[in-house]
Amino acid sequence: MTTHIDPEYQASAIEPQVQQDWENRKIFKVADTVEGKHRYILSMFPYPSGKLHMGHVRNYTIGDVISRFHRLKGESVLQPMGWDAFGLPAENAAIAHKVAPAKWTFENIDYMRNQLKKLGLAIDWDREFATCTPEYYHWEQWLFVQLYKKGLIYRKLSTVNWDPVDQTVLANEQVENGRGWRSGALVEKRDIPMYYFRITDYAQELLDDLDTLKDGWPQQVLTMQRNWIGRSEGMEITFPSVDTNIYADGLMVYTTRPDTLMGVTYVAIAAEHPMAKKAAELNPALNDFIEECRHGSVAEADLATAEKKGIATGLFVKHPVTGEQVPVWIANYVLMSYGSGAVMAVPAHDERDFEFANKFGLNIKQVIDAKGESDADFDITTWQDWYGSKEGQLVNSGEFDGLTFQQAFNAFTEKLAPQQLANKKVQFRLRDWGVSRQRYWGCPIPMINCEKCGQVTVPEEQLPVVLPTDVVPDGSGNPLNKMPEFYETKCPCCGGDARRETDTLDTFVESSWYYARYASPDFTDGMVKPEAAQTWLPVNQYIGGVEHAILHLLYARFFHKLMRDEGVVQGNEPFANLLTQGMVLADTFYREDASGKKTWFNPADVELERDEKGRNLSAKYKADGQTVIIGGQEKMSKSKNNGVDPQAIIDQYGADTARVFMMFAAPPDQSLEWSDAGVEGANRFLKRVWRLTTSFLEKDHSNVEIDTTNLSKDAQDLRRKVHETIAKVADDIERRHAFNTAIAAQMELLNAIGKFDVQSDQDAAVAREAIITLLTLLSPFAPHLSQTLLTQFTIDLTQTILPQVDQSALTRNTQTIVVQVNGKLRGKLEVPVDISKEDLLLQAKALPEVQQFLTGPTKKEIVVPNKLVNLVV
Ligand code: ANZ
Ligand code: ZN
Repeated sequence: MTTHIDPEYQASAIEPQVQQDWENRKIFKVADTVEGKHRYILSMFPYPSGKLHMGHVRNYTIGDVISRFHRLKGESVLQPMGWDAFGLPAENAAIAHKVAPAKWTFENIDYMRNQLKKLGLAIDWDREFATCTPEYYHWEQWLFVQLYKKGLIYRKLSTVNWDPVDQTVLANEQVENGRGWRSGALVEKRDIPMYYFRITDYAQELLDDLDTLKDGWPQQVLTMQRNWIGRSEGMEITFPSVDTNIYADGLMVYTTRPDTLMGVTYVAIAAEHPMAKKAAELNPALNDFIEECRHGSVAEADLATAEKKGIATGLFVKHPVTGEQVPVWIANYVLMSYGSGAVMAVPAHDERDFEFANKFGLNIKQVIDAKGESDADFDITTWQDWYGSKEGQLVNSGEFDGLTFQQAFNAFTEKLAPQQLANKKVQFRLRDWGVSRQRYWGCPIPMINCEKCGQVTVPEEQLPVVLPTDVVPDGSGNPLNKMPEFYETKCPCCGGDARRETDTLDTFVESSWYYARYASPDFTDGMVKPEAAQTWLPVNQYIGGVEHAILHLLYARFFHKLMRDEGVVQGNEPFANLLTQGMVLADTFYREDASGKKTWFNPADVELERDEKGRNLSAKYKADGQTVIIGGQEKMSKSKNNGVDPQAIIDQYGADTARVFMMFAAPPDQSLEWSDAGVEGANRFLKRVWRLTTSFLEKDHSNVEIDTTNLSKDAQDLRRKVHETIAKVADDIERRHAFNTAIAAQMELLNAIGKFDVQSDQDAAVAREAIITLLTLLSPFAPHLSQTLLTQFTIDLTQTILPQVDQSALTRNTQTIVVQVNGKLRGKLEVPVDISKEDLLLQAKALPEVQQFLTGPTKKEIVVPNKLVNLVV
């Protein structure tokens, strides 16, 4: 029709052209403020590690499909992209290759930007930024200063991993089997001052506001957030000291089960508890054990499952109700950082205490029973789940016998509160967020240490504190500590010589507010331009991996509230809707040597034999032609060497195929099994769309409008299919995020068009409408192909909007009616849906195959609308 078009689908020929066109016309650029319907779609930004992996491709394709779909609806869509550019891998690369982290990072960014562009994403590239630029972290430092002044950031000692050979602090992931990753030296613990964000001040709000997200966020993520914040309601109970000369204060415990108070048989404290130190002064033998605990993991999950270890302190406290003496033990399962670092141990009803008591021969006393009678079935050697349940009544508890959990809670409060031995207490598991990192490649903490004045914030007019970029760390400590030109400064308070803070911020800080910066990335007067924040925030749809379900999302939610309280943004939450995409899996292949050591082979290097259903039968390593073992589908990872390089797929089939495959192979929140057969299938689908369209275009159709009153039955059926598909695809994409079924519906439509035989100008008009609709619906998934083909119909995809569902096309215009005589089927009628009852009866009686049974006048005429006519004679 317009230009000549290749009858063969060649992605490599059309994709660069279409992408160039988008760039030339700046199709996806949006303003900081817009009128009318608008939407902010954000996929979690990448760390510039070197090249894109399949997880990125899936993430960005999902975001892009949603973005493009809303563009089709005529909305302004902000879809930005940038780089989470600070972090440890750049320093490791620096050490390995002697290249400055900045150089390494920006080279990776250039490479990956290019890859992203080849994916065909509808991104406003004018908004791109990297978090390692002073223009960005300037405002992070600004916020830090405000929060420090407000008391929302404070400094306290905390324990780090110290490598004595490299003279450096190690991140947890740099410690392997207790040794430094580079030096191999035994890692020590050191206490150094660090900065903390007071996230616990926001714990209740962070918890409460999860309720406002319940329609937009996956249930599972809300639960994970809730558990992480970990609110519990319990009681603080004090066990007075027996010998107040040794330990005056008594021992305060935190418990969520005060109902079990009469079952306490010992009290357990953390190794770091002051009472443990006191006991060790009297009994130096305790020191070894305390020291041993200090070396263990501090992760709570590890503590719960680790072997129970403990030692009696020799000290005793008094039971607050009975006054009986209770022994105090040091136990490795008690955390100093939770509650008061002390636990009233009830071995009968707490599984950890049960294990501990059994190991050390401590008493186990049942005080709760399901039926309220001291149960002969209670077995002190084997734990049963009901022991830990709150359901039941108190037994063996004297005056408290027979009470339920809540009654006991109240009764013990009444009894102990007047003596100041108990009070209700809400406790959060969430800890304040330590943000200091003894690293070079991060945002400098805008603080100055003065011997006279202490910690002083960098004056705002001196921000940003710029990180020098021409530095190659060698792994021995933070290079900033060796750069007087960086750390030597004057105290803003007293004017004396002072030292700049050389620690940098946790990189989670940058990713906590980037979503807001995208609204006005070039703004030079603050974090976000107010009108831009007003327009674009909150993010309407956030998309990312479920591995970020806890920390990243919690920190970003926290930051939004901090920025809100600073007057920078409005609203309480940053992300109205969240989609967590599933993992990408691929086949694994390996060989095993005599010692059981496995060597993993990349799928690209393996030749597969499949059965007719596409199932794997056998596999050979291409290089030697010998068999490898098929290990099943697993998450793509370096350790299993089963990563499939998206670039290879894009090079071979084009971005559109890669996109369609990813979206078709599984619903977005489920794992996606990579399969070459699936990729080929997606490619065949696009080829068929191409061929069908080009062959339609080759014929010289007269260009008439559809006359809906004048369509053949087949044409009406096709039109109905077209409009049903519009409705289904819209619902699938927008409401259900079921991109896979949206594509399936398009495949069905393609089949229907393929079967449709064009016999008239009206037929051609209907086919044309069907093809244009198919291409439009397909465009969020395969934008290059769609744009190229729609151009042939002189339609500019970037300007077009989604066709409206024609309700009249959805109704079937004729219907089939069954005609019975005396209840027996005698004939069928094809009649208009709006036929009158009289006409229907007339036509039924006129059917020759019915007439022969109408032996007399009809006694009864039954009409079931849209279904049947029964004539009784
Ligand atoms: C007595 C008791 C009896 C407990 C019982 C449980 C069951 P959540 O709900 O997670 O807040 N606990 C208190 N402080 C602790 C610490 N520093 N380290 C380890 N455990 C500690 O957990 C509260 C429960 O965890 C508390 O209730 C306490 O044990 C323990 F049948 O007190 B419970
Ligand atoms: Zn000073």
